[in-house]
Amino acid sequence: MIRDPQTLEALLDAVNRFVRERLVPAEALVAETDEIPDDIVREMKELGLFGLTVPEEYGGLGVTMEEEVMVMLAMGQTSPCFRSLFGTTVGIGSQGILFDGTEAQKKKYLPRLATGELIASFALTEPEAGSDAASLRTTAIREGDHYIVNGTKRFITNAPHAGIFTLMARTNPQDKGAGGVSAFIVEANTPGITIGLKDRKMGQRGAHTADVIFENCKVPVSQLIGDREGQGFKTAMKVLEKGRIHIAAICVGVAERMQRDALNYAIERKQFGQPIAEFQLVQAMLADNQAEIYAARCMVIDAARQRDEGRNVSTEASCCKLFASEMCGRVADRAVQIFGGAGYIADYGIERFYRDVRLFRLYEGTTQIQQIVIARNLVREATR
Ligand code: COS
Repeated sequence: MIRDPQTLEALLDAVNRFVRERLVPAEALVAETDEIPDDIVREMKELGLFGLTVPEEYGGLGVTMEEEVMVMLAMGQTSPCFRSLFGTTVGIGSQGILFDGTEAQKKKYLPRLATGELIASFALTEPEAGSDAASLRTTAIREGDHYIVNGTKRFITNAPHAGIFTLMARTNPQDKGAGGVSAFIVEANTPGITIGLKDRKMGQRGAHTADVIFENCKVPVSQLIGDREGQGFKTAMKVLEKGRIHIAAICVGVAERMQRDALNYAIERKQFGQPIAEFQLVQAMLADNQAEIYAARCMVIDAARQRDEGRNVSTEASCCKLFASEMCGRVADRAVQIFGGAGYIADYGIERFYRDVRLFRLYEGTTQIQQIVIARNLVREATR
């Protein structure tokens, strides 16, 4: 749903200009230094990117899912590390508060998230609990007016920058499944929290992940999301479901960027006395890229519209994440192939995208998890 086409167009114009004039020229520097320059972060805040999904009443832009997708398609036209900086705040880091938080929790945190003053991270994954998220071992045991949190969270995006964590922890150790899990808002400066060293990753330099270690960390009971124990796994699933459409949109955007780079290269590069774009075997790769990008783009917009209409999009969100992330991997591979030897050389930039996009098939639910969600939904609906 697009609420006001003119307002959205103005926002997209601003984002497109920011991407073109500020982010694309900074890509190589960020990849080299592993840091996003402060002035770029400041401009992201000024553009309102940190408050995209925060409702207007709490100081954000309150975009619909379709509008969010449009912004992510635009943000995808550059290195995905830039999206990552505000993406966890507008996505998985803050949405648990929005979906299931109390009014007091929303009032306390959402306005500060919307301005970018606070960065939010999502702390679900653990060393022994990734795809099997319900088996998480971090405990939060109530003692008086606090919970005592112990455990380790792994690969937590933006952990080194986070002001708050949406933390999933087991409040009922007797219940080893999803029902024993609760969600909390934990302030990063709470004593008992240690952030590990930044992970050394395959790609997406400039976006940082790390372990978050909780040792007898005292979290006030007021930080329990929704004031209800045992709801944390469901909160996490709802957050991830929406996040899958968001990530799929980024996959489409990045694939479009790689396709544009590959097309330009194919037109400029001459072999056998003519541009390689004239060769049908190169054209086949460009055409396959285009068809798949178009398919994924249509899927993502359709799923976003259905979600805005209030429909259950569990299956559609997983279809989008599965197809768009796999599509993006295929497009990256063909783009490198079109670049030929240059595709393997860092100066041309395409090998960086090839490494960056590998993450899309892994995080926020692997391709295999999306397959499981889709198939389970199908069987459940057919046997109901
Ligand atoms: N929205 C709301 N509730 C949901 C939900 C959703 N999308 N998906 C599941 N739930 C609810 C279920 O309805 C169930 O509630 P009841 O017990 O009241 O029926 C509860 O959550 C448990 O669900 P389920 O039984 O399906 O849990 P499983 O342990 O079988 O796990 C998968 C399901 C595998 C799908 C889940 O663990 C998952 O998504 N794993 C991947 C996690 C992930 O993406 N990790 C990436 C790192 S985080 S960036």
